[in-house]
Amino acid sequence: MAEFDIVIKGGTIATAADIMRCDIGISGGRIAALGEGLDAGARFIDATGRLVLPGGIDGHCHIDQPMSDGSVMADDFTTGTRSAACGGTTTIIPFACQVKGRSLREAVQDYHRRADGKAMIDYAFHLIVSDPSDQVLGQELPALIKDGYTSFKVYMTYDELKLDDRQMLDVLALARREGAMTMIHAENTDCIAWLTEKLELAGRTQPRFHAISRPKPVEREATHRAITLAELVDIPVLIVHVSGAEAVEQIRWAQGRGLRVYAETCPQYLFLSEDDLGQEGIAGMKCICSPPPRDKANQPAIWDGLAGGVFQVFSSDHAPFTAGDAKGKLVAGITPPFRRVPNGVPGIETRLPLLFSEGVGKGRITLQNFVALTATSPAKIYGLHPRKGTIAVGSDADLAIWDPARKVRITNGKLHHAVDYTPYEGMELTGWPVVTLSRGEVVCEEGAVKGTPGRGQFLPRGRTWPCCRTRGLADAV
Ligand code: DUC
Ligand code: ZN
Ligand code: ZN
Repeated sequence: MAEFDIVIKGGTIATAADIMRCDIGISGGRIAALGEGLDAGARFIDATGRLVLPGGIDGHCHIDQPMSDGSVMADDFTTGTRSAACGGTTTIIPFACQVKGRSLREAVQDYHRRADGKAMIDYAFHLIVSDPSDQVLGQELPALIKDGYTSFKVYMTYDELKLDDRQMLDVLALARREGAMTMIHAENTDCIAWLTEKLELAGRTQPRFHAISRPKPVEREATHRAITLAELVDIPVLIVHVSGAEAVEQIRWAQGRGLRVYAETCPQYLFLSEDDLGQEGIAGMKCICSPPPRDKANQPAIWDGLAGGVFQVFSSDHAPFTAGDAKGKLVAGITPPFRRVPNGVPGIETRLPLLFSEGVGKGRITLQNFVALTATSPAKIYGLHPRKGTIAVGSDADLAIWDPARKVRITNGKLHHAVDYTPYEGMELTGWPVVTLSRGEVVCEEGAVKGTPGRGQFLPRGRTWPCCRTRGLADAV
């Protein structure tokens, strides 16, 4: 009998630390051996000339998330995970979102129903805490964290989600007590509301004014405030979807002072700009997301942050709204004010190829850095490591086999999401994931979906950071 279910032979393996030539023996869905000349396989995959990388972890994506504005996300767990898998991703962490005034546990149960029987790859849930009531802080959230939902997002803007500073301090203190990771959407809500009102009064409601209503200082101020609140409580935090050079500066400053501030950025801040948003009508609406894409001169600052270690996580912030029907971008009509256009761009499948081609391929980041940003660091920060995010004996055999020379022109027709556009239409990339394995099973091969809905498993997670009770102002209260 063969020792291994599958042997991946002859590839070049990269982890966040090393690049090496060796075979991978897989048994029972896990990596059982790494070595030269592994020959006892029931099946072989020839990876000669290819790179074998840990499957990506998309630590920030929105799938089948209920919306309050009447829009409906195009991707459910079947199409969202299928698209992720075909882009080399093997774990996703979307959001179970609390509705203000309602139970957080109820949101989690609803979200499980949405995922059950549908996912093709493994998944965990972040929580979104929009109403930190006594019941939520005293009972629901601690119990959910113990049950393995060990990270949550809080918003400093959006009326239906935002917390004020005092509420932020309350949830950060809870995260500290329970060992959870807090993700923060950092934009100053009053500045946005004030600017939006002035723009609307002046009739400036086209998509390009979306960016003008949320300029870089609005993000910079909120980022600094989030860092300050976290410092007061003495807790690590992760600032999500960082877009502007000025916010990057704040994070670099905080990290330089030894604060445990992690940061995430996304493809839209490297590859889209205010020029895309400046297009008339639906073309501009397709690129409305928050924070907005900045000017082109801002993009090198994001690359510098990726190369220089300011960012630990590169996620898609996939928000799947169609452009051609009234369920998505057009939910409020065909020429709505920017304020009423659902925020977000699709990108769960293009996240890794874009960063690989333009980052690794063009010498802006190393291959090991690519693996760290897209798999290993999110696995560590969100409590999935070492089961996920690396190539090591005992880890799940979640792997993406890349053809580093494959030339691909992105067109929406090649993608596997249920959205009717990609903001990256026409981009020419070099390098593409050609085979994706989830727990040792091929789920996508040469663009053909092989996984079955429902094979993906929910992943309860461990504590996300070593609890520290020994220093900081928080010890005084
Ligand atoms: N901004 C968010 O905060 N979430 C979804 C997408 C977006 O653009
Ligand atoms: Zn956000
Ligand atoms: Zn988001």
